Amino acid sequence: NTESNSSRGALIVLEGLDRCGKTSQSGRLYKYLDEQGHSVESWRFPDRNTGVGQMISSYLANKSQLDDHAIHLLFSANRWEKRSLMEEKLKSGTTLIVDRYSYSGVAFSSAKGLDIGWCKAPEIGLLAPDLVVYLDISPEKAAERGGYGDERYEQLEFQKKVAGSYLALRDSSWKVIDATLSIEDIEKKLREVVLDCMMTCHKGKALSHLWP
Ligand code: 2DT
Repeated sequence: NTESNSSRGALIVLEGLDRCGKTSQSGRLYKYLDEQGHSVESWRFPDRNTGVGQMISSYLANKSQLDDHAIHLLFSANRWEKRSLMEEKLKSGTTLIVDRYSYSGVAFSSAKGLDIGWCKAPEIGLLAPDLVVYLDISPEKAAERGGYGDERYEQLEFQKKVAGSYLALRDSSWKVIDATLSIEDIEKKLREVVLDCMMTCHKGKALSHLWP
């Protein structure tokens, strides 16, 4: 390998239903890796700070209506607008912990009934994660966790459909962690799979593209 990417960062994606604990686990993981002296950043999609992200945010808050296909493409565009920065960061050795990615895009839109192949198409060519961690919880258990917020998708019936879509998307490379374990146990399991993945990337695993 002649390129100097032998010490690149890892692209780590956390996925799961609303209220599975993704966001707090990504925060804890970030803090841990940072304290260990790793170069690491915490990202999330949708990134609501961009122009596209503001349109998404208004849609999620039910302040605007959009055709299901149109919002799907906006979510995808929101990843495309961050793609080059993502590649730059990874190549310069920064590990990215990303809260939701293309899998959320496909799972949520196909839960509305959109064709899964159509949903996957605009994601082709985005960077493929080195690790996808799925925090596994049943929609019923998730709903018991202090209730959902007011955003568009935060309803039990819809979350059940999303759970089904995630199940169809999962493959053997995903690491599934039981999201009903204690916060500390989840954190421990997460650290293990993440450190292992970072090591593989450090040793020279090449970056690849969706869909592998
Ligand atoms: P947060 O609650 O995590 O901010 O997510 N979603 C997300 C999609 O429908 N498509 C996507 O591509 C992504 C990344 C999941 C906001 C909601 O947006 C959904 C929940």
